[in-house]
Amino acid sequence: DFSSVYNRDLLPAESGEEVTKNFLLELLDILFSYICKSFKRSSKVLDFHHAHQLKDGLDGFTLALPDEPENLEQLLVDCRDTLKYGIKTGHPRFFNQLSSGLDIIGLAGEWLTSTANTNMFTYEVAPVFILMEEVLLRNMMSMIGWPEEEGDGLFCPGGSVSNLNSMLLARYHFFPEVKKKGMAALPKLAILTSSHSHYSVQKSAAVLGIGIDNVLLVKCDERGKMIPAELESSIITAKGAGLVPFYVNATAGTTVYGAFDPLNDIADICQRHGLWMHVDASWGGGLLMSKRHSAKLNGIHRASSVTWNPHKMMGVPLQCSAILVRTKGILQECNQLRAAYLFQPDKHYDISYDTGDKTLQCGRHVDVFKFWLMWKAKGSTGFEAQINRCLDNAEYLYDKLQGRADFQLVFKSKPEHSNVCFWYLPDSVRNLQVGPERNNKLHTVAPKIKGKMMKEGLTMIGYQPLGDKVNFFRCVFSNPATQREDVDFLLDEIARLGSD
Ligand code: ABU
Repeated sequence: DFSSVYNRDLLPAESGEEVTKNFLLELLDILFSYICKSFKRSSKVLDFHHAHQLKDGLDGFTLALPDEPENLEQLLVDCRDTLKYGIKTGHPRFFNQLSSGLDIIGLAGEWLTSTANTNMFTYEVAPVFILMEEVLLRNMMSMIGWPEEEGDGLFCPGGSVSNLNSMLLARYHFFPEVKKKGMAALPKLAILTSSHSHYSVQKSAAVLGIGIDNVLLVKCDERGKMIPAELESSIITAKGAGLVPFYVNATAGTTVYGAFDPLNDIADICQRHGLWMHVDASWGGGLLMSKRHSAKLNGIHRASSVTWNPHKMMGVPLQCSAILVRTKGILQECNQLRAAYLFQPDKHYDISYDTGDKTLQCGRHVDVFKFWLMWKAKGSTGFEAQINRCLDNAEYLYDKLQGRADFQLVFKSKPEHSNVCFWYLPDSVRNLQVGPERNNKLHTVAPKIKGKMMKEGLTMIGYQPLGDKVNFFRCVFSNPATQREDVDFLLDEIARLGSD
């Protein structure tokens, strides 16, 4: 019982060792019970409450902060409640996000990382982690196909920031004067990306002062892949209009359809026009680990930069995203400001390991240890098997959907990644002729089902409209705990919640 024990009794308090150990063991019990529940199919994925209910306080759980310290018993109750009202993203029936799963080794890595509580800016405070980052980046770059003497990179806080970094580097590569003189010294820049690409491309253009209007969205085919001829004609039209295109983003694994842009064709066009080619492989990068699926990224070695998020397809706990750039030295040149209190040139060790001046950030979280530890635990072959299993699940779902009259695929071809997009068709929709009335009705189906699904809490899947397609479900597999019985459950649950 910790009801008369307080924070002040924990280390560094004198003779605080025993109480600290007991408190942490008690917390471990809470976490372990949550971990076990996360993997149990009989437990719920979520216990949904509206924001006002959580804010008002539920069963004594209050978000309000006190002036006076609360005892550790209360803190343990708070920890339990925080998990209770959260979402079990490691549950085998959580299909809502590209990142899911609960890897025990990854979790252990995260615990160690928080215990070490250091910063990635200098070798002097993170010697082992800095070297681990180098090893991981080297392995990832070799999977991309860059030669040993080329390439550099960094782990960033998410794919959007990695993509932002790539655009910053590209602009610096062509217009190094921008670092001192700003955008006023540059011509009117344009960038190109497919209409199915991630919204972070537009966000990066906004942040960098290029402007969303100067992000030219290239048409895709029915499957969501960029059409190379459209890319080339957009470049030519942009030049004719006085714009200066400098950066093309190709996507390897689009967010919704899981499509892979034709990287070699795009690389040819970038080469012809002298443009920087970035590959956003945030979602699809993991497939490079799989001999069966890596050909979907053929041509990635020709990219000037690549984003790859191990926290997605490889199941590394959030967050873990890398920006990889082919030209050595450009990260340092573009971002370095030589803050004298951190990056002293006269240190007694090899200061090339003070990687902090390569980044946009100052403080940088250690995102590498959990990934390194997972790679040790699984080996490359373990990651390969895990990724293959997720893609097998997608094919299984695709096959099941084809055999059911109450579901319709959004596009006919087999999934390339683990995304499967589909509509549920209740009788009232199925019996309508294809046209606006059917579309209007169909648009309301997925949100209604999702609302009911979240209230019941047995599974979770996302939906969205896209282009001319009304709201449809997107199922994604990145959780190694998911099995075929969970896929069957999902379809039956959608039909149960959605039938008229
Ligand atoms: N690009 C962030 C991932 C969004 C998703 O999980 O659907």
